Amino acid sequence: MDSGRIVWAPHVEHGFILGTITDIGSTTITVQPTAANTKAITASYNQVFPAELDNKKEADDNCSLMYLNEATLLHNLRIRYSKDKIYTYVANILIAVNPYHDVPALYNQQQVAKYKGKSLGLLPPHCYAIADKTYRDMKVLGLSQSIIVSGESGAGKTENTKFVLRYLADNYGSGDDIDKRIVQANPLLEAFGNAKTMRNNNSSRFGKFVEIHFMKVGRVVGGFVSHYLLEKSRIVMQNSRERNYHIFYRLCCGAPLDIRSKLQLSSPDNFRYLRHGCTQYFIGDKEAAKVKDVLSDEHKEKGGLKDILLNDYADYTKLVGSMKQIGVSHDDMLDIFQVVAGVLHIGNITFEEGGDSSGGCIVSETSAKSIQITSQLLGLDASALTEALTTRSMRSAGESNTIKVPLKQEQSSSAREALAKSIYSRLFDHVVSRINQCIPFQASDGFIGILDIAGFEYFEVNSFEQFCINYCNEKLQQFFTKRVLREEQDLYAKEGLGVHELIKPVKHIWTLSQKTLLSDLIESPRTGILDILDEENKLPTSSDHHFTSVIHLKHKNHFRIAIPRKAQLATHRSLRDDEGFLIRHFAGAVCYQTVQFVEKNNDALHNSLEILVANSKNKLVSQIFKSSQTHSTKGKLNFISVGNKFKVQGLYACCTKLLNGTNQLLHLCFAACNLCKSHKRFSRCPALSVLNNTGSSFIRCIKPNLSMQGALFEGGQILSQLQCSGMVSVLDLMQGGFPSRAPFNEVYSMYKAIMPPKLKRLDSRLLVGLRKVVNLLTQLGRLREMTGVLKDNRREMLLKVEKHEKNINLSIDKIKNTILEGR
Ligand code: AD9
Ligand code: MG
Repeated sequence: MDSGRIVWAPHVEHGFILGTITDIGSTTITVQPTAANTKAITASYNQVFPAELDNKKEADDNCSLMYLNEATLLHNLRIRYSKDKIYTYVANILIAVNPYHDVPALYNQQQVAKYKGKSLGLLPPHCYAIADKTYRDMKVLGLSQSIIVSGESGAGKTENTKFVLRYLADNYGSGDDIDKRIVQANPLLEAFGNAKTMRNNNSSRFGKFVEIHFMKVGRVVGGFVSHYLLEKSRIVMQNSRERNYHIFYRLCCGAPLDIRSKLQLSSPDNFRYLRHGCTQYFIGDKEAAKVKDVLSDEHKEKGGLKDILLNDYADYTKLVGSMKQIGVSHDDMLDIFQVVAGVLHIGNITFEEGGDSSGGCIVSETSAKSIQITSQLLGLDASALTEALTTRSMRSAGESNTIKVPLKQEQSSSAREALAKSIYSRLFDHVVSRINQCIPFQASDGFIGILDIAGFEYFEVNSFEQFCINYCNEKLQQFFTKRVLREEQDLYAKEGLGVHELIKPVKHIWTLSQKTLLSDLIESPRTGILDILDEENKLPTSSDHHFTSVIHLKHKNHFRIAIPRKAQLATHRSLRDDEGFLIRHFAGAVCYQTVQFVEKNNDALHNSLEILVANSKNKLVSQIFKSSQTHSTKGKLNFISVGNKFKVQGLYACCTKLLNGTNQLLHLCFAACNLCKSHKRFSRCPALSVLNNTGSSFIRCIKPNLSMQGALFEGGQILSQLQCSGMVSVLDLMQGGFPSRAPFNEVYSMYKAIMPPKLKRLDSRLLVGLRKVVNLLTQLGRLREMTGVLKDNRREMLLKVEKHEKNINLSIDKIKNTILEGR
């Protein structure tokens, strides 16, 4: 890093810009950007990075660059992105930058065929290459594999998941219906679980783990989809620029007239659950004439709707097509649609003060029709529904009779919302199990599981949903760091390199910071946020304020949590201390507003409603309620903890389901070794070893810009995604370790010609030696360079350089001896 050297200097908008060093101070470096009319930048040493000599150079595998740092990674991605090369490796982790436009040449059938059976690195980086690697690993190692797809909302997780599934089905399918069904399950899942949000027009509001199962011969035999954490609040309320789940609009705008009239559906504007959110529902120009009758005047005036983002009309047709293809009968489909319509009509039931002395409310006159339609669609008795929504059954202590307590207007409204949420989310469970029935398998020798969960989220206001999603991402990140660290160390061990000392500090920082957040703050028994929340739910007079105060009291000095006052975040609304908490996640600080945390943590309907729907005359409605009547009734009448279900689901899935080998439900994101460890009785949890022995690959998706448009690379925010996703730490790790990844056989072939005859057989000692020297030399170069820059611990560095040189000489001697022996 001498004066005049070309380097990358930090830049808010672009991440980094290229420049020349003009001055080196004791703690800072001054860089003159190469771009004309740009002011000099002065930054600290650790923010300025050496650039490649040729700044047009790009590399399929980022590790083959000379300088591994965040600036060269960002630049490599930028050059490649401009050429539609959206995939790049960092060793065997795949980075995928969302192109925001179709790149047919990347995904056509020739490409699918081309990647079959090819080792990673032989062809340009691709999610197909990762898919093929996992397939080959599964076969060769006889071990199930997982592909973990992660990234922010809108980064391309779901799209890549679909490409991987299609690749596996096309190349390794058995040629029968099952392959198609596995692929076609997606439109159905997305119709019920995806919605337009501000960040993504087709945002998955649930997580999924799709397993594709194989027999020993390597052919697909079936699949299994696990899902979790459907965002329920969206069913009854959406942000003004977002929509409810796609299915609602598709039915209102796309279903044929006979179905719409049977389900009493009309324009989305007529439904309270749809009109609060963004009221755009997009229909295609051509079809406009056919669906005019469902459009409000306002929309008719808008006419052609050129900016089609979602075509609800065409998407309905596609949905019906895929339901048919996966084997859902027409009648089953109509049953499902009927329940969806029922949910919409529930939303139109409103309440008003009853006017009598009881303080209770009554169903508004204007919604009498909605009560009728809802009852008819959901197989309920209209007066029983009215009663269940406006009263609550209570049993006073010591008495056997129940009494009916009238509900106030807001209580009835929240009972209505709870009913709608409960029905829809159980219907979603049903849709997933229906899909699983369509892709069954009798026996399987292994699977490839693809995990696609909602990415890390933060908004102006963050609630329980964001808390759960971010908790899950934190788990996933923990798994990622553990796995990458372990693989890196395993690799060194295999090649006889030992763990290099420069790795140790990185390893320490990585593991420590995540462990404390998860184990101390969120998951720990009694004092973790999840348990504190459950305790609050069980109190006779629970409140969000009390819950928040307990959290601050119990974690007063924890460095990962703060009171909102101290948050100093420009992006969040100002909150009182008992209204929220701030958590410093791996991906950044998020301020959570705790209003409704207690309510949202309780998944139970009040008893009268539960009984009513469980005894519905509509077979589907009673079925979805009867299948899940396992309630904990501690403290309050009914309480099912969402937070802990979320945590425990992982634990039990991990321990029990893994054991019987049918389903590795969610073991990756929240199963977790820590959970098992924190519960002493699970200290010998067999799942731990299964988890650790399952192979895994990672696809890190990157969102290139916030405006969802093609060919726009916003360096600054991409850099922060790379940092948040742990990719920068991976580079640090590799830079600190042994970054040269030339395969043994390549090194061997290079020197084969000049080797003595005896050594023309592959001698591992020689190869290990050569490999080690190559790596040590690379490191030595870097250490020397650092020594030139560092002022403080220069002595220490010089000692390291010396030690390194000795090591290199030793290794060279060993090689010489091996060669001599060979003669
Ligand atoms: V969320 O957390 O579910 O909100 P995802 O799943 O990460 O998010 P998604 O896969 O849905 O994002 O991608 C968002 C949009 O980007 C898609 O609807 C496509 O329009 C676009 N996209 C993403 N990847 C590709 C791609 N490889 N090719 C073309 C893409 N378009
Ligand atoms: Mg998605």
